[in-house]
Amino acid sequence: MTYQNYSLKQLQQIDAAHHLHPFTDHKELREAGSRIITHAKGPFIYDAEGTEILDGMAGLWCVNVGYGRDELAEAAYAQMKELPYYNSFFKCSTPTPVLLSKKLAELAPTHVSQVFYGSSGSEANDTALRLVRHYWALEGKPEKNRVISRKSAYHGSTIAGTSLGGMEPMHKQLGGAVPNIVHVMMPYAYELALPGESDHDFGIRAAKAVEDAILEAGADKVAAFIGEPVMGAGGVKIPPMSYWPEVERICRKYDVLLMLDEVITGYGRTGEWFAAQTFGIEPDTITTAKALTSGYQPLSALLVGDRIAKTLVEMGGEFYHGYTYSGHPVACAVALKNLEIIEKEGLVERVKNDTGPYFAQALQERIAGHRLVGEVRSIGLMGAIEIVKDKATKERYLPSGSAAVVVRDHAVANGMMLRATGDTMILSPPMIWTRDTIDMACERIAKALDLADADLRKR
Ligand code: PXG
Repeated sequence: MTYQNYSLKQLQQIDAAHHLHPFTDHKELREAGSRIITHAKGPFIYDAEGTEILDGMAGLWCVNVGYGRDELAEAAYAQMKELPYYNSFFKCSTPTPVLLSKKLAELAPTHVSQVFYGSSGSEANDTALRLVRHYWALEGKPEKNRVISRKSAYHGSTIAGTSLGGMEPMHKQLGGAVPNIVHVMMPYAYELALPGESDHDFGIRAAKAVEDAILEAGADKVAAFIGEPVMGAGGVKIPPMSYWPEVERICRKYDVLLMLDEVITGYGRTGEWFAAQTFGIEPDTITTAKALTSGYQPLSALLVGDRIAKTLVEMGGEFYHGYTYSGHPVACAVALKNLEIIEKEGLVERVKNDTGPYFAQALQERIAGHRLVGEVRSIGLMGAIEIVKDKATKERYLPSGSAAVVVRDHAVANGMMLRATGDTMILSPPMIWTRDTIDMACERIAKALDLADADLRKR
């Protein structure tokens, strides 16, 4: 059965009849009909009408080596023929997760050398939460089980992921979160810095919120702090450079584990293999997924620091946790090939030394001056554009988030896929983008801003 036997309209009708989408108002979607993406090549995606769109989101923060990589398809095909599946339970293993674990131990910061696999970032965070609590129980401190997170954090959409995350609308639908998780302020200077407060001082103040939460609960009750190095889904919120080292210092002072959620930042997005290296910190767990396979297969890897691993292995006893697809042979084969491509093509170095700085400069020079733009910011190939009504006062258009959607719709109509979250436009392009691709993106975004401005003035 091939989709080519169906017209666009038929596909949309079937989609509306049977398919419940993630994070979607289905009443609204079924009235409009979904955009059906049928194929993709390099940095471009194509919809069922053949429209070419430059993908500024790398799928959903994941297709870092770009689309149409034959080597990845071939790696999956070869592995499927040889061994499509076998489990990693009951004292068994298969070759590809073994070799991928070795590779990840080489790439990860030096104090990290163990890996636990799942199929999604949410699953990996569930593993991380259970693992840190299990760690403290093994250490004879089962009551040291609280986790501190941040408002607007995104850590996935399972019950554990949602509970760890700080998205209020998601919490409201949860009907009871995982207990003992608290949320402190996020390090978002554009909205939260005080008048005259330096970036450095704001970073220290935001970190102090973590210390306050530890002191409020009592350090003997706090297992860990979890955070995305750069908040992604929450709007590419880049902390001041002072923030993470101070959070790390506080965690060490009170013997609280540091959990870093690198589902978006892992494997090169910030210009280092891991953002832990960008910010110079040594987390006890690193959650990764997405770019591990460039989205060609669902796979997550929780990288576990030596402190936790040592206790787990030396104390022994079963850790009652795992998934059918933990260490899936095909997904791991694709990950190995994907990491090989990233290394062979020097994509991490390219983001650090060439495209990352060029992207930052292009956003500053060509987008930041626009009347609708309050701020642009980026780190590596991860960027944000704040949409405002008034640059000076930072006043937003009402209702909240509505102006960004106008910009987004014009962008997509002009061949540029980017995301709107709240009043922020988000960019997370594949690491294969060149300076030319960045130029093309800026041109299309600038045009979308002009068209949106014309619409918004009529309001
Ligand atoms: N942690 C972080 C930091 C993420 O960004 C997850 C965990 C969960 O991963 P899975 O594979 O379970 O989805 C994510 C996922 C968005 C958006 O709108 C972002 C994500 C997922 C869906 C939408 O930006 N990030």
